[in-house]
Amino acid sequence: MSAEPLEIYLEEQDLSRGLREDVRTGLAAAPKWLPPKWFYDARGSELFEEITRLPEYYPTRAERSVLAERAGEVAELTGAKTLIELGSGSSEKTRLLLDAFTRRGGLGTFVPLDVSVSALRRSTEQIAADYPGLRVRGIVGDFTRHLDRLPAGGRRLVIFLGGTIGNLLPAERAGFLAAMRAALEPGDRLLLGTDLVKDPAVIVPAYDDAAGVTADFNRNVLRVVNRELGADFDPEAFTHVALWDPEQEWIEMRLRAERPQRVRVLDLDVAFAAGEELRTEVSAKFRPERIAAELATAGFAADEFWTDADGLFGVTLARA
Ligand code: AVJ
Repeated sequence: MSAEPLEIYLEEQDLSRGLREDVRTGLAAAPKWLPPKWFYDARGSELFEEITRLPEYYPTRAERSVLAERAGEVAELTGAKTLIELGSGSSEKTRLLLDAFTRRGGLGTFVPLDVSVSALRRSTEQIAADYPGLRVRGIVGDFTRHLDRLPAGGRRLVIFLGGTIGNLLPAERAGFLAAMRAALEPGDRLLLGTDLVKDPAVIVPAYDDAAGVTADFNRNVLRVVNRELGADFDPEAFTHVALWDPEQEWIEMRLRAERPQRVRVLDLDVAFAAGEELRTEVSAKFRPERIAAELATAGFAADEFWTDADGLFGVTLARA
């Protein structure tokens, strides 16, 4: 079966309006910040794929090993008819689950949701070609805004992998989980991937690799703002910084202006002092107790919690 036409809830103009709003708010703030969702244009998505293959970047490999080991259990325990993937990107690890559901039988529909039309086109076509008989309905949307558009009914499993939930700040995360629970029916399931708290000597290099791919990924947000909003950032004038915050238990990526800068963007004239930093990403790491507690607050019961053999990454199966 070929993939169905994409359902589009997010148009180009919504995206560029969102970027304008975020730039206005974030660059006027002290300290300055931009949300991480703007990394992922075509080049940013490719750089992220490259990051996932770096020796220092353990989360993708660790999560893949959990899924490889547990996919059969997920299929058995959930008996899902519909698999919905939030922030699906290339859906590469999802194939482990699709394979398990194919062996078990009963899965009828796969619904990947992503902001990127290009990533969705590619992944929906490939998955439709590789899983004959599976209905593939891609949704162009933002998982923080379009949870009410998910297809209803029929024992659903929502998967949110990669540790992307760690990009949300605590209040946003609580809002997201509550909205997720509201979008589900009792008995529907959520499979959630979370990077775990560990020695910062392991975490920091994952966000500051020797080959400089993460630095390039980080600077990509400046290229996106330049292209989309006609700004004049000089990406090379900013240094990549990865910093572990032991209180919040999250890693931050920042871009540090090495010398004083003035940037024109929209109708703003933004000044950076020498050494001033722009926060571009928070990636929270979790303790198992906190995952279960936050899920419970949102109205989920955490039924299963699995990690890889090294205890680097956690995958929780929760029930609405
Ligand atoms: C895609 C959000 C899970 O936070 O580890 C990789 C993004 N940032 N290297 C993460 C990212 C820097 C990644 N997530």
